[in-house]
Amino acid sequence: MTTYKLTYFDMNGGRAEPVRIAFHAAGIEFEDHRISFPEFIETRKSMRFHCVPTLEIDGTVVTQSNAMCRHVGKKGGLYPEDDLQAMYCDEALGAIEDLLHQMVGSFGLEGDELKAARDKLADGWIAIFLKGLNDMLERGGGEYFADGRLTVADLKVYVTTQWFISGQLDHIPTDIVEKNAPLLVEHAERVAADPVVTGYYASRS
Ligand SMILES: N[C@@H](CCC(=O)N[C@@H](CS)C(=O)NCC(=O)O)C(=O)O
Repeated sequence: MTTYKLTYFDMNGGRAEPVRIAFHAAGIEFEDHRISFPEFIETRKSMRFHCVPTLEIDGTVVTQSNAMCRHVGKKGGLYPEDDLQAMYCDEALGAIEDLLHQMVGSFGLEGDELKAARDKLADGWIAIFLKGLNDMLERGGGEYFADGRLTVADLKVYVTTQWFISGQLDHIPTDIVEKNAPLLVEHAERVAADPVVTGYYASRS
């Protein structure tokens, strides 16, 4: 039997969360290896791009969360078979990666510097990406990003919108999603209520 070990931070969110949910949807057991930030700092140089998540498949390491989403998503019925729908799914996965890379510049800042960086992001890249994602959702009929059903794109967008809405990010208004991307608010509720997602969280509690 193939063995899977997914290494990421000990949080119910971030880049590994859609992969964890997809593993659950696929009914595949995996080692959910959660590390603390100090452990990450200690071990990151041994990681291919000094980043997490990493996924070991029978001991062979793979990086890049979107590649993991696609691979595990296919096994869990969460990735479109149709080429064009797969492209729509990939577009959303890639857009979230680009947005996360814009966010990273504000990490580690404090005080006025943090506020200035976050204000700029809120009015700039975050607004641009949320509006773009809202357009993409509309293109797909308003409910899902691809295939008219839940895919890994919905999971990755959902995890990210939850992050914005949750108030965890200093200086990012919690109504930022509602203001820029009203369809994404309903989308987050739809995804949160999906049996794939509720089933995953029930399995963890
Ligand atoms: N494109 C990579 C990005 C990975 C990435 O940036 N991971 C973050 C955590 S979510 C990280 O390890 N950051 C450490 C750093 O940049 O110092 C992926 O999608 O897996």
